[in-house]
This record gives sequence, C-alpha cells and structure tokens, in this order.
Amino acid sequence: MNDAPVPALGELLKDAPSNWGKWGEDDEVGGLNYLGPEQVLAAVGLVRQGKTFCIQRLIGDPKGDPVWPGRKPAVRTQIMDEATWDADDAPAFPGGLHYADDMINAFLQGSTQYDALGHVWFDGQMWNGYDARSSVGGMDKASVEPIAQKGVVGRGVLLDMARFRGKTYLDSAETFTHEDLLACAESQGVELRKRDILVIRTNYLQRFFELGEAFYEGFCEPGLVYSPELVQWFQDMEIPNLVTDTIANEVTFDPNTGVALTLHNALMRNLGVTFTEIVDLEDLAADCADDGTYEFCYTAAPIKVAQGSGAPVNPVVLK
Ligand code: UVW
Repeated sequence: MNDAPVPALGELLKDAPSNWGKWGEDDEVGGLNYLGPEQVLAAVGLVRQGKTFCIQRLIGDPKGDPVWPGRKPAVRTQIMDEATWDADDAPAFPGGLHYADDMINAFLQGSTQYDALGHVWFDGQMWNGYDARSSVGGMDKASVEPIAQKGVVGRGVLLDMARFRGKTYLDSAETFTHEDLLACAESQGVELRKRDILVIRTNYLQRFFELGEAFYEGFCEPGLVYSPELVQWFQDMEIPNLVTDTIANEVTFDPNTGVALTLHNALMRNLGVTFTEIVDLEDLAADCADDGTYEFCYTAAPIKVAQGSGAPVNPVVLK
C-alpha cells in the first residue's frame, strides 16, 4: 500500500454505477430481480445427475467457527435432555413423553449467511438510497426479510481460484479481478453468462482450521479487489449474487487504497448484488474437478428474520 491518505468511500465511489431506483423506490432485493422464471427454468435444466451439495458450514464445528473479527461464534445451549426428566420437579406429560430442547445464541452473520442489502453503507445512505437511520433498532428497510421471502434460484458457476492458482488455499491479502475469474472459467471449460450466480472458492478458511485464533493476527482475507472496471463488469453481467467461502467475499483491505470492504459498498450498497459468505465449497469443488462440470442449479433461502441485517442459510446446489 502507498502512503497516500485512505480515501472516503463517498469520494472513491463518486462516479461508480448505481442501480438505485432501477426496480422501484421500494425495492429491497436488488439484483435478485434478475432471477426471474426464465433463469429459474434454465437453472433447473442443469440438474442432470441427481447430485446435491449442502454448502453451509457446520455451526458448532469442533474445529471452530470462523467469524469476522469482533463477532463471536454461535453458542448452542442444551436446555432439556434426558437428565431433565430425572429431576424431582420434572414436567410430566401423559404417556411418558420426554424430549430434548436446545437454543443457539448467534450473530446472524456468524456462519454461512446472506447479508441484507442494507447491511453496509456510507454517507448515511444504504441500498436504493434508504436512510441509514432506518437501521436503528432493527432494519426497517433493506433487511434480509424480503430476500428470504423471495429465495434464490439460478445458474451457479463455481470458480475455483485456489485450484486455478495451484494452491491449497489463497494467501492472506491475495487479490484477483474479474479478468482472473474469466481466465479461471476458461481453464475450467465453463462459460460465464449474464445473471450467473458466482460461487468463488479460495479455501482460505482452511488457514483458520490450521491456526485457530492466530488466524486473526494481521487479519486480511484474500478476494476480489475493487476497480471501476470490475464494478462495471458486475453491472454489465447483471450478477445477482456473489457467493464465496471467505468471511467477507472480498480482500479485506484494498491494497491500492487501504479502504476496508470497498466492494460491499460498490456492489452491495450501490448495485444491489446480494452477498453470501462463509460457504463450504470443498465437496462441491472436488466433485466439479472430478466430473468437469462447473455449472449447476444453485438454490438458497436464508431463514426469515424480521428486520435482520442478515440470516443463516444452508444453500443447496444441484447437479
Ligand atoms: C461485514 O460487513 C463487516 O461483514 P460481513 O459482510 O462479512 O458479514
């Protein structure tokens, strides 16, 4: 990084493309509007082998749950189990019914998740120009609720950047561009088309499973890096949904400007591209490498959380 002062997002993105108003002044799902019946039917037509891949990470994985710094992994608490029923004051149900109950206390962005379009902002405005004050006490605008209500079905394409670069996993702060995605697709023998759901594998979280808490020292994930050309490419390609196996879908700090999470703003806030993060692509990637088929029907429905800034999800990929 150079020594120049870090620009404000408003300055950096002042001439960047925007889709505010494109789907009406009340829109809350942005680029998911690109996924209509035509895209759903085309995606379903890609199901040829009957294979399914559930790409959520395991909440409560004994290896640990990687989360954005400052968040905490979900905690599952057992409330009732067989011991409950041994107690003197145990509830009694006719017929001898026993059951187990548990609960989780979790950041909505603490595992595999969809971000609401209003999840990030700058200069007091979020997706579609909504006032950022509408986030106070719960998202009254651009929450995850409309995304969960709509669901996501479309043609997904896996772009295995780790394999493409001949690495077990990408390095911290390693970047790639839309041109690298195109080169990766070409090497995999798959074409990227308009309105595709991009599913990008870095396998970077393998580092978390190897290092544990030391993973967070000097934290800077690898990923896509901002450029005006990249943003224009997403706009021209009408990309509805960006799915990756990293915590935040892009290089954490732009090596050119020092700005944090530029693409969250250029793509999510400005264009309405929905972000899906922390997916587990290992089984899917192995299968794609095995059968040479990198396109599939991608489906996902985050759980419905009123006013949520995001929601957990277990996307299902069908081949
Ligand atoms: C932030 O935006 C801080 O995190 P994420 O999109 O990874 O949930």
